[in-house]
Amino acid sequence: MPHASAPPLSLAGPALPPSLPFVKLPLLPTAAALSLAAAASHAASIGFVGSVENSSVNEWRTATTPKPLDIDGDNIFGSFGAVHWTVAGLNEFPAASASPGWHYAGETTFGQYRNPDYAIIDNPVTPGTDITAGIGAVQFPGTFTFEMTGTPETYAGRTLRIGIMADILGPGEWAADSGKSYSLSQISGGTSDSGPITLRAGAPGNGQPELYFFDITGVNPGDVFRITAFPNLVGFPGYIGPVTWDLSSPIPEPSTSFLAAAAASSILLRRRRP
Ligand SMILES: [Ca+2]
Ligand SMILES: [Ca+2]
Repeated sequence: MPHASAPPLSLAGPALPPSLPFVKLPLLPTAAALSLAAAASHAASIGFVGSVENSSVNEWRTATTPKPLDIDGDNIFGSFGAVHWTVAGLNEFPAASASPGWHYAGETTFGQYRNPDYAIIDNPVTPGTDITAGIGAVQFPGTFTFEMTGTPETYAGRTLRIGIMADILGPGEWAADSGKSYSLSQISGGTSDSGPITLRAGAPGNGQPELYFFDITGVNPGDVFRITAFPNLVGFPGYIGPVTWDLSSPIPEPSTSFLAAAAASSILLRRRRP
């Protein structure tokens, strides 16, 4: 792998054999047709929320570690779904499934890796234990494409928050892991795009992983989104660490709020009368 001055990158070196139990089914035409029809009524909108860089990232599955950016409030990142490359896909379903979660629709990558000197994080499969973080979407750029599954009721009035982990490589690669950025874009059912979000203001890695959060509103089941991990200018590929999905509580329907307010005001009016 070409690079400027750093020692050989372990991204191209020995790696554990990929063992991710992803169900790689082709997208069903019906799913795309349904999502296009739904997009006519309301398209999804993507925005960057912010990032966190502290031990709550390593302890992403530990509920006793506070996580202000966890949109569902259970202090676990990835309550609605999670990827731990080479380890597990949580709440992963076939394309067009009615089960609430996500579907692996594709990846542009040299492979999925989890090397022994990578950052230590919670193991989502066996809570309370640790494991090295894994990486996917390793390319120039790398991409990870996924479809949201479930029913319209799954997403109605809710915000979907996606977290992408960065800075999980070994010490020998921190210096080269600079000038990176991520983007999140919709590729089926809409065209919203966050644009590139710079990681660590362009600084090298330091071994403390970060999570970068993006919100999507107006999600329809069958919508397909893509994370892009851009490479840097010194020949180091893009990559992504674990990915998390969390879903907010539903916002009350306007009609329900109006009726509740109307009922409350009518009670007040009655009380004011003698
Ligand atoms: Ca959560
Ligand atoms: Ca860091």
